[in-house]
Amino acid sequence: MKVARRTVCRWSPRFLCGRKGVSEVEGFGEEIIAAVGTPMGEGGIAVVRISGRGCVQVVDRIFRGRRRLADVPSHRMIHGVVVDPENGETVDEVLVVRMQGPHSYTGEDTVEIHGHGGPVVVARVLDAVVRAGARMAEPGEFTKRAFLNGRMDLTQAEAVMDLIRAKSDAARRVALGQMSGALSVKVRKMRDELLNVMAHIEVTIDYPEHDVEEVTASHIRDVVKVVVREIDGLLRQAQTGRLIRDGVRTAIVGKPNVGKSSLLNALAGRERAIVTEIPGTTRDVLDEFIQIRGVPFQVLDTAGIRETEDVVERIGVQRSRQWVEEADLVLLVLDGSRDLEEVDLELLERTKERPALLVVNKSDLPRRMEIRRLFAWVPRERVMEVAARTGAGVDELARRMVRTALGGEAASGEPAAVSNVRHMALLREAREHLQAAETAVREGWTVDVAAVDLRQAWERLGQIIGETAGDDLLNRIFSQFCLGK
Ligand SMILES: Nc1nc2c(ncn2[C@@H]2O[C@H](COP(=O)(O)OP(=O)(O)OP(=O)(O)O)[C@@H](O)[C@H]2O)c(=O)[nH]1
Ligand SMILES: [Mg+2]
Repeated sequence: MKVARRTVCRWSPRFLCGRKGVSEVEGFGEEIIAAVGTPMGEGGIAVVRISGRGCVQVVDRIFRGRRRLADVPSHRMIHGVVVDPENGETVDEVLVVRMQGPHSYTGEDTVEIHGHGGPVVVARVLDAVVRAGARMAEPGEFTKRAFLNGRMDLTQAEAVMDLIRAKSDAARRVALGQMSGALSVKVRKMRDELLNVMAHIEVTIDYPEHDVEEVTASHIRDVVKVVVREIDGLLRQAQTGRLIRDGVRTAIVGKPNVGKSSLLNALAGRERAIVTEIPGTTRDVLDEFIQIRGVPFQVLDTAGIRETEDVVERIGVQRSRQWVEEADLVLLVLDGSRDLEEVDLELLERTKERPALLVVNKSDLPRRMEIRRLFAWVPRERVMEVAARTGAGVDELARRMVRTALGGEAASGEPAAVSNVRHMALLREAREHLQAAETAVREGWTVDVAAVDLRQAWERLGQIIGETAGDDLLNRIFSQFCLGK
């Protein structure tokens, strides 16, 4: 039996548990925050939300209705006006509702003022609220409070933002799944299993008899295997999740005049890009968001690739080449009415290792290109014939785009649990530590060596749900939120 030269790491599971109690968070819960929760601009209504202990009293300073807000039951809307706290002038006619903590989004006492949706009037209502004793909220501060009050964990809070930003129905489903805690449940279960085995190790260290050590070692191996398998399952779906969340970046590339811009227009269903018979029409990258079967695609039309003396065009060509490397999906457009040329061959070489479809365009014209030659670079099912000008074959192309980008998983109905790069990175790190623990045990080190890595894995998983997250991480996450959420 080998013995670690590393210092023995000891802890008690109790010490490891739990995030910082709310009461320990400095200054938290004392301030009343306010923000406009609806987008700025003209609309039917605008909502000002106010949260924090004492917010009902603050609103009562500026609200005039049949009753004081404090005397109205929770979650019941009442009608009245908001007045200027200094001169009593009416600012807006409103509906007001108070939600008594913990039955509110933040978990604190909350008030919503529903007023008329004009930028000036809503600014005046917010101003009245602030002068009555609230302060302006920071971006994401309502959700941050919901998190600190234990109303949701970090993955759920992040999912709120994903839901707001969802660009497609598939993205909405992924976000909603995460908001309901689908990922958290899995992460908690894995952490429980690790905590369990860590407690076993503790016992082993306290009573270092050989038998116990053996049993613990095999227990570690079993648990690691189960948790790694779970992580692998999550990571497998994660790539799909990310594409659904952020959109599949699809670059249309090819030499000049093959019909790239025409293809963008055909996919978008509108005249997004300028089309002319002059080679070199498109010089910069244009993009358009489209949805295909609920999956968002960010389709980029690029400058035709050729050698050129034109400075502007040359920069465009450089960008096109770069997109071949960076896109999630490449649509290489070829002109079927002409023979393959040097540039086509160069692009075929560049795209063959990438997720790509070869789009042989202008199928309405007599064909000159020998399509079979293309099968030397990609399998048959990656080659499509279309006529961007008439729209022939474009629907089938769209279907294949979904299949090629997502590997057929989009239609499976089961939304991916992981879509966030932060979560993916932590899962990978946790996995590495678990494997290190397994290696230590396999090589016959004492179990306390494995314990160090198990604890690291346990912490990484904790960071996903926010239980072992530091203040700077929280600030970074919540500052990306919109104001009033
Ligand atoms: N017959 C036929 N002509 C097409 C088709 N698609 C595009 N064209 C024509 O081909 C010419 C070039 O089309 P664009 O869409 O501007 O080509 P592009 O690849 O964007 O060209 P650059 O921006 O210069 O790189 C135009 O005259 C189009 O009308 C097609 O399916 N059939
Ligand atoms: Mg073009």
